[in-house]
Amino acid sequence: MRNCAIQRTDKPPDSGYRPRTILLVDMDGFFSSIEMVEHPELVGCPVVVGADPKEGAGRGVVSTCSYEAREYGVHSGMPITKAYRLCPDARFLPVTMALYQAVSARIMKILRSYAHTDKFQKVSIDEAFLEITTDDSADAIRVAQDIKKEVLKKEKLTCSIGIGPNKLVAKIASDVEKPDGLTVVVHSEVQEFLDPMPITKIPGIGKKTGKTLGDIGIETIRNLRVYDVKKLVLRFGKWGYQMHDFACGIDKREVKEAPTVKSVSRELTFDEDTADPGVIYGSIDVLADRTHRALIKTGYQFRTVSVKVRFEDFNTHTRAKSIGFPGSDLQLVKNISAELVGEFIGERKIRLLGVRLSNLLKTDTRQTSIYEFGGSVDCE
Ligand code: TTP
Ligand code: MG
Repeated sequence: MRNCAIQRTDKPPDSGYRPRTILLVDMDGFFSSIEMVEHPELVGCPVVVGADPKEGAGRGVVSTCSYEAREYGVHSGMPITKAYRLCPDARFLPVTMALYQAVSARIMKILRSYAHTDKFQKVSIDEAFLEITTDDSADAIRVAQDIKKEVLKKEKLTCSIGIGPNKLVAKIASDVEKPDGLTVVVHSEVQEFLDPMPITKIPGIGKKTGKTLGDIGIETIRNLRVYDVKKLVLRFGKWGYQMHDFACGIDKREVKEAPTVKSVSRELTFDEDTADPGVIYGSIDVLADRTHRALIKTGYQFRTVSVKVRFEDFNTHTRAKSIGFPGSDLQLVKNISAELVGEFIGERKIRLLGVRLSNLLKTDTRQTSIYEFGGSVDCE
């Protein structure tokens, strides 16, 4: 734990800069930790929550796993068969979403009580930003310690907290000392903290943008910060400004309640238009997986799956299918997506594919958008 003093080196008032103290609280190994509370005999064991591994013949992915299982190389999103190969002795448990949602709702209530007025934002099922009024680091640390104590006492769960002068820094700081971490980054230390980090720590820079930037020699946040912003804008448009600001530790986003999520979607454009059924079915499978992953993190369930197809002549079609009850089953998303895309497989080449989950069931009184940049969560 770093207990450093928040030394304010505020910019002049006319610069539009306002110092803030923001906390990002992220639960540790959320689904698996809840399972360990439910089944105390599992404490200290590798626990994997996700699809049934069926002794190595299962389909689907790991939702999350305990830190003991992470030592074997298991992680979220990994095919369950691979997790089984890496750690056959782990306890494999199915996702019991209703339980996790109930725990999440109770934790969010605790967290909200520490925020200044409405300065609270649930980001996903196990993660929230809150802004507090103090500008004294000792106070901020005390608040974070109280939050950790209360959550542990009431739910028997640990969390990691990042404290920073903005959302970007708080979020990155929350990940530094996981699990059960508490990391404070003061305003005057932001650059030193961010500079050595890989650029993929910046929200919105995933593997793909990371590779594009890597190809022009930008590997670290420092590399991005010193890069000519005009060139970034030429390559990425407005997002170029935004990523450069982030690299400089500038993030003016407010902590505020996110609007209700209406749908979650993912799309991909082929490098080369294709009519190859193998490529199309393979891609729709990947998209179904990504869209489902985004859905699970929001804590919603879906009733409708839609597929979007854009042909080489830019003619665009969508097809949708609804199920009679709200669901969160990955295989169902994959099966329906494959069924819907089947109609479009033929002579004509396809340029773009998309999968959308909509008619979402709100199972919690507060809702969330998980991707503020680079994602596609449609809100009311
Ligand atoms: P995370 O906070 O990303 O992961 P975590 O809480 O399990 O572990 P960490 O200690 O690293 O924070 O996600 C919260 C929950 O969301 C996680 O417990 C399970 C679910 N989830 C999925 O179902 N699929 C995914 O790919 C991810 C990343 C999370
Ligand atoms: Mg977490």
